[in-house]
Amino acid sequence: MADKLQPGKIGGQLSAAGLRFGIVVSRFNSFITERLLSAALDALERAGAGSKDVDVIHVPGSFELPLAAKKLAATGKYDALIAVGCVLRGETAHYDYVCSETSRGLQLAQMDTGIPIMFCVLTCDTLEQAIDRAGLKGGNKGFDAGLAAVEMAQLSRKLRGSQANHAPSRKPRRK
Ligand code: INI
Repeated sequence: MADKLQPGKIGGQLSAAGLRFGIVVSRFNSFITERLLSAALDALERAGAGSKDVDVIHVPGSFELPLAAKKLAATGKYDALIAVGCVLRGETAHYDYVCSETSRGLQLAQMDTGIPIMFCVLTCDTLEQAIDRAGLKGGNKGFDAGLAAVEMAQLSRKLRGSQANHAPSRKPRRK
């Protein structure tokens, strides 16, 4: 019988020491988003992040999160970002546009920049559903996003290292 395969494993530790984080927060539905923000900060602090290593930036609504996140990522100052928002369904199609463009924009921003951006945007039919996910029955999605940011920041550092080791050597560009 063949030996049991024991693959190498690459993972991100839950230690935030020495890492820098940016949190972009929507002011719209701030009753919810400030609770998500508090929990994200709690997770980062518990994982060992220091005050000087975390910046918080507010934007008007969720629709503005992608551009702010992309600009923050482009500064090169951060190991991971967290985008915090809450979109509540209304009577019109506005909800659908805000949800789809916010999620699409955040995904594009992280793919374009290579900086992990956590999607901590609640998309709920009712305020009750949002409250449940911002510290009540459903836990707090901000805390989950904080831990995910630490893990992805660590993983990105490791993968960046292995990318450098395996990348084919390129000739320097002519000026
Ligand atoms: N922004 C939100 O973050 N949540 C919402 O529920 C919401 N609703 O329902 O309208 C919302 N709208 C504002 C939007 O994100 C922009 O800030 C605005 O359209 C200006 O660009």
